[in-house]
Amino acid sequence: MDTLRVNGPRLCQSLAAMARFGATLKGGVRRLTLTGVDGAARDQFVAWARAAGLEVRVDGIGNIFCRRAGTDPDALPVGIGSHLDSQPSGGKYDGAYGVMAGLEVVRSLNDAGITTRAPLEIISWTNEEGSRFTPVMMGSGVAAGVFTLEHCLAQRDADGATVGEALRAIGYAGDAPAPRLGAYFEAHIEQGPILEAERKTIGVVQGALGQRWFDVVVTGQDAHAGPTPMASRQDALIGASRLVLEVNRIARSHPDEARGTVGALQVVPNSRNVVPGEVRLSVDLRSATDATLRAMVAALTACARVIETECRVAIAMQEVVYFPPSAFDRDLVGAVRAAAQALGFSHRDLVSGAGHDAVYVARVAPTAMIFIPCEGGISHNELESATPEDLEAGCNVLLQAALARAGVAQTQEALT
Ligand code: HGY
Ligand code: MN
Ligand code: MN
Repeated sequence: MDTLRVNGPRLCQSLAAMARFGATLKGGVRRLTLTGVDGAARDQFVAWARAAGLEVRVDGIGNIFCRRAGTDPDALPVGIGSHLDSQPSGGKYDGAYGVMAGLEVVRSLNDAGITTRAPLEIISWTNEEGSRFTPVMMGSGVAAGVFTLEHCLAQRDADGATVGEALRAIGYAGDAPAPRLGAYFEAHIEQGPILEAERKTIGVVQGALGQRWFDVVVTGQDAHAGPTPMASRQDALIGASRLVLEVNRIARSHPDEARGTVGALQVVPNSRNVVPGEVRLSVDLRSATDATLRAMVAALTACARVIETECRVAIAMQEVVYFPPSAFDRDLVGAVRAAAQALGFSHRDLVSGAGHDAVYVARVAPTAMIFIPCEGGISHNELESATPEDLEAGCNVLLQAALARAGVAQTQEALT
């Protein structure tokens, strides 16, 4: 089996075809979770999975499981997957690569007439991005028991639509149970600059940064931009602006790969001649240690109190996402490293700055990830790009690592 290889051109064709769902003029994708575009992409994935002989099931949060039988029906399946939803101005590889690579693994095993001992499950998780609906990594979080199905189905987007309504609208309100997994692999672009800068083909992912997300509302008072003296204003945007700068300062002041981002901000009433009375903003804090996450939250909270006094505003911070730094399974990480070495690919260990479905799956099954470089380390950006050679290399590592775990039971030759 060591000589088995995936069909790189076919993988790239599938990625190009999937990128047409929500394609943007700049070459990226806008495929927000549970929109019609996401539904069409899901339908395409399901059609390909069925064409590859897989048994497709959908669970209550819309996760799609595509099973390839093994010779041992009692063996826990080896999962391979990622997500098909994207950021509003996302790239064509974030998530889609891991799902298409899983499909390519199956297609390659089919071509070679190989049956694994353990079944395989090719998985597309719902709402990994957390952009339209929070929490992030929602589908894998429900499957891993981190969130209740009821809580997630009730989450609303900015227009007030619930997850449950959106699932029904695209026909993915399923009822199948999520299968228990014996192992899980996820192939993904690094979404950062390390592999490209060091000219390494494969990232052997040790784990992922912890994250704490907040929804923040700064409340002041709407007032006329003309007659209202500067000294008497309760300008919510001034308060929010100071908070944005503080998020950046705090993250820069910490080691442990600390990150601090304000990515979303809404000004109310957002009129040029009204002093803003309300600003809503997002805060995304990350670190390799829980202690640093706690310290950053404490520093931000203390700063908010000072801003409230000095700007005469109120600041409410609601935590909407928390997960600690995570480590993947040593044996499975070892299988990824061994596959990269056996295939002769340059590789290095690294920690993921991004969250992934693998982070939650790791709570219920041995889990590992395989990274490949992306151009300029750019992601969550329509310019996101990866080379066909790296896409194929990562998929070959995925194939070999998954086979090492699932075991090869039968080959075409053995049957003839
Ligand atoms: O935010 C993240 O790390 C991931 O892209 N959802
Ligand atoms: Mn992703
Ligand atoms: Mn992403």
